[in-house]
Amino acid sequence: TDTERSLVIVKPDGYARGLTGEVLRRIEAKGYTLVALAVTTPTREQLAAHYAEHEGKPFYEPLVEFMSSGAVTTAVIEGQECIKGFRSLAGATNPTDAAPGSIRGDLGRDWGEKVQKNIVHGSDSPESAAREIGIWFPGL
Ligand code: DAT
Ligand code: MG
Repeated sequence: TDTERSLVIVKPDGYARGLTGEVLRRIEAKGYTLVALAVTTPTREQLAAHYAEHEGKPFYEPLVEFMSSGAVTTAVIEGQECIKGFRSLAGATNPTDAAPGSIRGDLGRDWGEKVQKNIVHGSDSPESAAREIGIWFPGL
């Protein structure tokens, strides 16, 4: 019961630092299943759809710029309450605040007023997950 799917992105900082395997290792160690996996360089169109809720905020443009700056790994994961569970694995948005043991707490370091390079994205609700999976894996 409560089996969910979530959309995970290893962002350009995480990809460039070679942390894709480490993120996927933590997802699998937790017991979540990989349903889909890809390496891609996001288009501005995909990012505008993905980050629609943040349009107009001061960090929006730098965020889209950062996210389109290089390759990322996108994944659909599945498991019991994996939406909340992956966000727990990811940790707080600001890597400085993120708890040790979390992906951002253990591995994140780069942050600033304009954009937070915090290694991973994870969907924040079932509605977001369905919308985001449609953007990155339209066939799924
Ligand atoms: P999360 O990625 O934890 O779901 P979010 O959805 O609020 O956080 O924001 C999306 C991304 O935008 C986040 O990962 C990093 C960036 N961001 C958010 N708030 C920010 C802020 N106050 N300053 C700079 N970047 C920010
Ligand atoms: Mg978010």
